[in-house]
Amino acid sequence: MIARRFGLIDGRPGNFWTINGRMFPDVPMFHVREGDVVAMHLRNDSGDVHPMHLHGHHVVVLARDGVAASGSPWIVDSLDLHPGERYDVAFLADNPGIWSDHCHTLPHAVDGLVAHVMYEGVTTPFTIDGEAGNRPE
Ligand SMILES: [Cu+2]
Repeated sequence: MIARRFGLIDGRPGNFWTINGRMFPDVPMFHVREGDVVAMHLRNDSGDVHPMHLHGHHVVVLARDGVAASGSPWIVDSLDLHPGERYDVAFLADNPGIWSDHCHTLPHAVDGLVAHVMYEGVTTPFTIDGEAGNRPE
């Protein structure tokens, strides 16, 4: 569920975006195993639009606001969640890694709206911290 609450990011106070009540980097990883068919329920109670974008996969929409999708498969790279909307989506875990799942309105991502999907058995030497010295590829 996407919502908002008061909090601090890098010591900066604000009314930030949350995923299941938590702001990045305090959002638990979603754990998957290669070959899983992963179902996700998305709900936007935040009062703003969020184009949610899962890296490394395409997502099929199963239902919007409880109404099953029909016709041609609705396969998306990013999915606009309007205020109050609920989506049931699924993806095939066929691309091992640690992938960002975030709002593509990037100021929203900076302000907390980031989660990750992590495959079993995959690790990274990178850490989440401005002091970590990570370098973009
Ligand atoms: Cu957003």
